[in-house]
Amino acid sequence: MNLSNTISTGCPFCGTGCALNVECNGTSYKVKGDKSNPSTLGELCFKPIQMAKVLDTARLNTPLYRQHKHEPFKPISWDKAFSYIADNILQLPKNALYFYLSGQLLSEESYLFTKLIKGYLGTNNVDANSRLCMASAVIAHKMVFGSDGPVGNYKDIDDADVILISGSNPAWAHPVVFRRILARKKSHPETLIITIDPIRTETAEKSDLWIGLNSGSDTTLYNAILSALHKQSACDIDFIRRVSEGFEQTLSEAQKISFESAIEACGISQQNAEQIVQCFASDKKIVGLWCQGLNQATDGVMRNIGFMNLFLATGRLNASRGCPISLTGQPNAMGGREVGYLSNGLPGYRDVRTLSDRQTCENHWNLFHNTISPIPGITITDAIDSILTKDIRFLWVTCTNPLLTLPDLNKTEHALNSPDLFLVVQDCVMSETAAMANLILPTHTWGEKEGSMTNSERYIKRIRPFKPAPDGSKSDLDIIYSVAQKLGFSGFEYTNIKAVYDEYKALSENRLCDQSTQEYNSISYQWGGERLYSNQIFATTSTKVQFHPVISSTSMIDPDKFILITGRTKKQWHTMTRTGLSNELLKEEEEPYLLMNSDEAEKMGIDVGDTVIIKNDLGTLELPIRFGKLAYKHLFAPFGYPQTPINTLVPVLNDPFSSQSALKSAQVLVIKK
Ligand SMILES: Nc1nc2c(c(=O)[nH]1)N[C@H]1C(S)=C(S)[C@@H](COP(=O)(O)OP(=O)(O)OC[C@H]3O[C@@H](n4cnc5c(=O)[nH]c(N)nc54)[C@H](O)[C@@H]3O)O[C@H]1N2
Ligand SMILES: Nc1nc2c(c(=O)[nH]1)N[C@H]1C(S)=C(S)[C@@H](COP(=O)(O)OP(=O)(O)OC[C@H]3O[C@@H](n4cnc5c(=O)[nH]c(N)nc54)[C@H](O)[C@@H]3O)O[C@H]1N2
Ligand code: SF4
Ligand SMILES: [Mo]
Repeated sequence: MNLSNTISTGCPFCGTGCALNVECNGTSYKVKGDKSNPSTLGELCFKPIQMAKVLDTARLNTPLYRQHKHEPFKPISWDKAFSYIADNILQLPKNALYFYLSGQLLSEESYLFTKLIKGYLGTNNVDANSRLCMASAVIAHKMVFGSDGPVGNYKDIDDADVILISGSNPAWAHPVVFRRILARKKSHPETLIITIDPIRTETAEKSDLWIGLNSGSDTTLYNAILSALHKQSACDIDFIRRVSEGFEQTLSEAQKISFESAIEACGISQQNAEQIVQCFASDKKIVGLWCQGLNQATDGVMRNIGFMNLFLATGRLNASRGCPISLTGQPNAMGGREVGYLSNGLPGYRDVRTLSDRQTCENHWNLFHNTISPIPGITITDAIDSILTKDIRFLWVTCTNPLLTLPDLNKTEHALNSPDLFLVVQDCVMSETAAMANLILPTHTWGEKEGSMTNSERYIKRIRPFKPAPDGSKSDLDIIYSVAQKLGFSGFEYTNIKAVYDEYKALSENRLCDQSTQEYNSISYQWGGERLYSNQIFATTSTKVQFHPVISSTSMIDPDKFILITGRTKKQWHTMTRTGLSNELLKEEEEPYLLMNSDEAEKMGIDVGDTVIIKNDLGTLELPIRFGKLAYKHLFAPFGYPQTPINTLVPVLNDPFSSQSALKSAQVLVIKK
C-alpha cells in the first residue's frame, strides 16, 4: 500500500453516511470531508477524525477457541476455526442454526451472508441488529408505499420552511444532518424547527419549538393533528382521491379522540399542537425527520405511519411541499435492507414469502428450486428464547454486541452462556459478547475493508481501505468465503470484491433499489433519484399510496414509577468497543448517568452527582444523577456503558408488526441511596 496518499472512503458511524478523504502519511491518518460528494458535501463530525487515531488499539489478531465457556481461550489456526464452524453447521439440523448480522457490515458482506445462509444453508434463521433499529420503519414504509426506502433526501432540508423532528436527536446522532438544518435556519431565519421529544435534547434546545410530549403519546398527537386538519378543510382532497387509499377509515379512527383530550394525554399545550396544525394547513414546505423515538416502541409501526399520514393527507411527497425522511441509524442498515439481511428478506428488496423472488435468487445462485425456505426465520429476540429451550444450538454473531444491546440482558446473558450453545463471535476487538464465545474470529475493520454502503438518503458510495490490517486478522468477506469452502459449497470463488458487487447489482435490476447500471470502481449514486414516487405511482399492488388507521395510544404511567428512556451520547458509538478507545471521544462521556428533572429530584432529596438506585422486576442498577429538562416523570440513561448495562432493566416487549423491541420506555423505581 502506498504510504503517502489520499484515499476516498466513507464514515463507519452514523447513517448520515459522510463521504471522506483520508490523507495517509505513514501510520498517521488525517480524515477530512470529501467536498466532491453530492450527498454530504464535504461535511463530517469529530467521530471518524478521532477514531482514525486509535484504529490499531486493542485489536484481536488470532482466532481464539474454547470448548466450554468456563475455560480460558486458546489461540488456534484459521483453518481449525473454519473447521469448527463447518463441523457445527453440518452436524446440527438447519433450524438449530442462527446468524446475527449488523447494519455496520458492508453491502457485499451482508449480501454474501444472505446468499450463504438463505441460499446455500436453506435457513432463514438470520436477523440483524436493524431489528432493534429500523424494523418498524421498514414495515411502515412497506405498508404505506409498498416498499422499504425513505422517500426524501437531504437537499429537501435546504429549502424547507418547517423542519419537524420527532423522536430523533440529530444534534447528537446525525450531526451533519443537523448542521444542514442549522445552515438553513441561518440563511433563512424564518425557517421553523420543531422538535417533538419527551426530553429537551440539544436538538430541542436549538429548535424554535420544543414539544415535550409524554413517552408513547405520539399516535394520539398525530391523530389529533390529522382530524384538526380535516376539520379546517386543509387536507389535499385531490391528492387523496387520485393516488391514495384508506383515508376515510384512517380519519374516522383519528376522530375517535377529541383534540382537547388528545392534547391532555400528550401532556403538551394546545397552542403548541395548533402550531403544527397551522404548518401542515399552510403551503409551507415541511420536512419530517424521525428515528428511534418512533421506531423503538410496541406501537413503533403505528407511530411511523401516524407521522407519515400527516404528509400524505396534505399531499406532501414532493419538492415544493416537502416529504418525510426516515433517518437511518447505522452506516449501512440501508444496504443491509437492500440485500435482504432481515429474517424475511432477499436481495433487491425481495421477500422469502414470494415464490418468484425465491426463484429469481435460486436461479441467480445456481441453486435448485425450493432451496430457499418460504417461511421467514425467527427474529433475534425469539432466537434468544430458542437458545434457552435448546432449539437453537449454534449462534454466529458478526459485527454487533448483543450482550449489551438486546433487551433483558440477564436473559440474554443466560442464553449466550448456555453450555448447549456453540457461540461464534466475529469482531475486531474483544467485545462483551466475544468474551462469552466458544470461538472468536478476529476481523479487519474500518480503514482496512473494501466494499460499498448506502446512506440514509439512498446514496451509495465506495468504502476503501487506507491502512494495513493487523497481522492474523481476516476480512469479514474472507471469512465467509473460507467457511463456504469448508462446507464444500462452490459459488463463493470470487476473484475480487467487484465480482461480489456485480453479482448483487444484477439482482437489484428493475427493483426500487436498482443500482444495476453502476460501475463498482466509481459508485456514486442515489438510487430512486432525489425523491421516490415523484410520478405518484407507488410500489403497492394498486399503485396507490396507503393510509392506515392508527389507534391513539393510551399509555398508563404507574404513579410510583418513572419512564426510563434510553439512547445515545454525543461522542460515543453504542457499546464503545472502538470509540471508547479514544480519550478525545470519551471527554465528558467517561461515565454513564441518569438524567432527571431537578424539581422531581429535589422532592426526593436527590442532588446532582448523587448516586441513585433504579430498579424494576428485571434488575437493579446504580447511576449518578445529572439534571435535565424532561416531560414529567421521565428519565434518560445512555445504553452503551458496559459498567452499567441499562438494558438489564429493559423488558422484551415487541411491536406486533415489526418485532422491534420497545427500548425507550422501561418503567423503573428510583430510590435515593
Ligand atoms: N453519537 C452517536 N451517534 C449515533 C449513534 C451512536 O451510538 N452515537 N448510533 C446511530 C444509530 S444506530 C441510531 S439508530 C441513531 C439513533 O438516533 P436517535 O433516534 O436520534 O437517538 P436516540 O438517542 O436513540 O433517541 C432519539 C430520541 O427519541 C426520543 N424519544 C424517546 N421516546 C419517545 C417518544 O415516545 N416519542 C418521541 N417523539 N420521542 C421519543 C428520546 O428522548 C431521544 O431524544 O443514532 C446513530 N448515530
Ligand atoms: N436500551 C437501548 N438499547 C438499544 C438501543 C437503544 O436506543 N436503547 N438502540 C439499538 C440500536 S438502534 C442499535 S443499531 C443497536 C446497536 O447495537 P450493537 O450493534 O450491538 O452495538 P455496537 O457497539 O455498534 O456493536 C458493533 C460491534 O461490531 C464490532 N465491529 C466493528 N467493526 C467491525 C467489522 O468491520 N467487522 C466485524 N465483524 N465487527 C466489527 C465492534 O467492535 C462491536 O463489538 O443497539 C440497540 N440497543
Ligand atoms: S455525521 Fe455520521 S456519518 Fe458523518 S462523520 Fe459524523 S458519524 Fe460519520
Ligand atoms: Mo441503530
